[in-house]
Amino acid sequence: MGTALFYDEEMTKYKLLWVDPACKIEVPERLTVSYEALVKNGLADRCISGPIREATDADILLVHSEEYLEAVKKTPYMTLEDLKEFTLQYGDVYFHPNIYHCAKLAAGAALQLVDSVMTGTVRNGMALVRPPGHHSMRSAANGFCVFNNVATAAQYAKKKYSVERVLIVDWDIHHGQGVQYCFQEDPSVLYFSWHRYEHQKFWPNLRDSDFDIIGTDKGAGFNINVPWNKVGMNNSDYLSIFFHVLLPVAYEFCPELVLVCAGFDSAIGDPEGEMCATPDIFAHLTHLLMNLAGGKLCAVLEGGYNLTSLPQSVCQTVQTLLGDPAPLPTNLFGPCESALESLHCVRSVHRQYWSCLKHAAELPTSEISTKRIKIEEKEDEKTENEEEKKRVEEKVWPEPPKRVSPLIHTAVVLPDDVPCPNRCERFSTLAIPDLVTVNKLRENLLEAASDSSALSTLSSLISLIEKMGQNEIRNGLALVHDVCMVVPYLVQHAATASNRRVLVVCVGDARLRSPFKDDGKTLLVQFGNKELEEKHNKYNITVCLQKGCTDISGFTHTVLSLLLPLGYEYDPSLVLLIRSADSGVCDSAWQHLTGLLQGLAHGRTLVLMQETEKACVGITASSLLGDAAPSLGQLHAPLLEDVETIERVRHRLQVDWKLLQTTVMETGRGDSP
Ligand code: X5A
Ligand code: ZN
Repeated sequence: MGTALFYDEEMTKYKLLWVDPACKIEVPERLTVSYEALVKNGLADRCISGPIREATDADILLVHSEEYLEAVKKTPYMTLEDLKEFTLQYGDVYFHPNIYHCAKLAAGAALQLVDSVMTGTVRNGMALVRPPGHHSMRSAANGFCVFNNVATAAQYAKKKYSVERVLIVDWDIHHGQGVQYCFQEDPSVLYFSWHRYEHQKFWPNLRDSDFDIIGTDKGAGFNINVPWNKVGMNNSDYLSIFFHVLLPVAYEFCPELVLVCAGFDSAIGDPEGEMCATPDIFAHLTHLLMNLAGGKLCAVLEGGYNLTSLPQSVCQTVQTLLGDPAPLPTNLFGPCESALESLHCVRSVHRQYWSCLKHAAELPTSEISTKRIKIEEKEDEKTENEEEKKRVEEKVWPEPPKRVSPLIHTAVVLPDDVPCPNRCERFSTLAIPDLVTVNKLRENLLEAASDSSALSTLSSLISLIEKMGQNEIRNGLALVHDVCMVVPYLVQHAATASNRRVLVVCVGDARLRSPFKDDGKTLLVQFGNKELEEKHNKYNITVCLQKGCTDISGFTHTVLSLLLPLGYEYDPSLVLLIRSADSGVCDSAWQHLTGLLQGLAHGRTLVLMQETEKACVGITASSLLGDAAPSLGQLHAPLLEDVETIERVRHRLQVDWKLLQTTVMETGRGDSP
């Protein structure tokens, strides 16, 4: 269904006209380098774009006051002196005779993106804009922002398309206080922001940015602030927050539209953020959000000031929106202590509002607020900062690897009487496996091997896995006579072949035969009902839910806060997703699982389903092809027993798997970044 890209060179045509150290980083090149990178990587061409329009007065008044709009309207006619003077009433922003025009285009681009996504012209998209928006308030410019592009887009979507729930994810490294103020009483807009905070020492130095500011009145619980109290946060820290706060809450909220305040000053090398997350993390952040709201995701550029990391991050985001396989997640060692402290605080203050967090630990006893420090800027501290910024900007990191899509997206191995789903390719190998393999098959599968069709299915699957490893085929789907028999064999084969690590996810009570060794070459995670024996060895994990996989809420919660962290930390080179007979999982939950798992292993997922499951070949293929999963509906509270089970398993495993941690404990990484 396509990805939109809204951009207009006109938005590069304003700049800082006087000396202001606070604003000198906000340069036109931010946009030109980003767009050029999209062109150079062949991504711009793959997007759907068109001319962009200016936001109208009525659009701008959805968020801003008439007085403010009228004031900004005068800026194109001001002299340099007037502009300077006008600028002085706001914080960390500058005006230029052309900025009003650009600000209308920036907001207009965001609105057009919403139109394209809401009308179904495209599935998702990005608006590359300047000036950014998330700091601007009802009657004030702030932080390089003139009009609040994303807040306006959210109001517009509510009004024009009667959207009832909008999720705004603000991954920019600054707090979008403008967005927070706009929606703090509004339960129809869930605003999530993480931001450099350092106990209020970092700009904009607001008490309002702390974790305990959760929204007011009806909006209580719909404002989620994650303060970073140290610099140097990395990929693990970001993903931890997604797995243990944002995703569970977002799935429970069930947005009809997702807007992203896509600032990339949260990436490595940025002089403002001073964080260490690499540009490829944005592929994962994007991917993890892409199945919400039926895939309706609009990313709007905010900050990003390192002219090397910014375009890389933009490309990672757009390429993911286009559906290309994500790069392998890198540098995951578990969150640092300071991140865990923030995570703990955020989860505990939101416990009462979100049932997925009901069992989060209470507020840490060490009174966090005592750590809040008065903001007093000493001169020598400032110079130290300047030097630190330079060091950060001179940082080097490897360029994210090229992401190539295999020629064949989805191959299927199906009995002749099952039609090949649309856009898939039927796969079989005529090549008879070599004698050694045949003998091995026979040894391992005594009974089944007498059946020649089972043998040919198996050799097809082996060859399919090989082709996935060679990047000729991205993913696959097979119906097999007996998953319990096939899986161990394939696992054994895959783990000895080019695949270093295989993640096996089994949905349903299939009693998989050994061999599953504890050597780390496979990680088995099985979701079953309470009859199944619970196991939590490091590499062999069984989660027994009360109603098996039939309870969407418990199932989804397990996927988001247990399976995904495990999968990401394990970093497999192949994912085998098994669906046994009578797994009980509903179609939409299954599709979310299938979609989410494709963030791993370059999207190399092989789905094996018991042949009785042939009714869901179509939906599974659709998810493997990257179609957005249908919405799960607003989730009810997971069963108490299930939440307890999940917590128990998480506790047991968090020593081995650091991405499962949600509170500070002895086994934490320990070092502060
Ligand atoms: C959009 C954005 C940052 C302003 C920083 C001012 N603004 N010190 O990233
Ligand atoms: Zn920013």
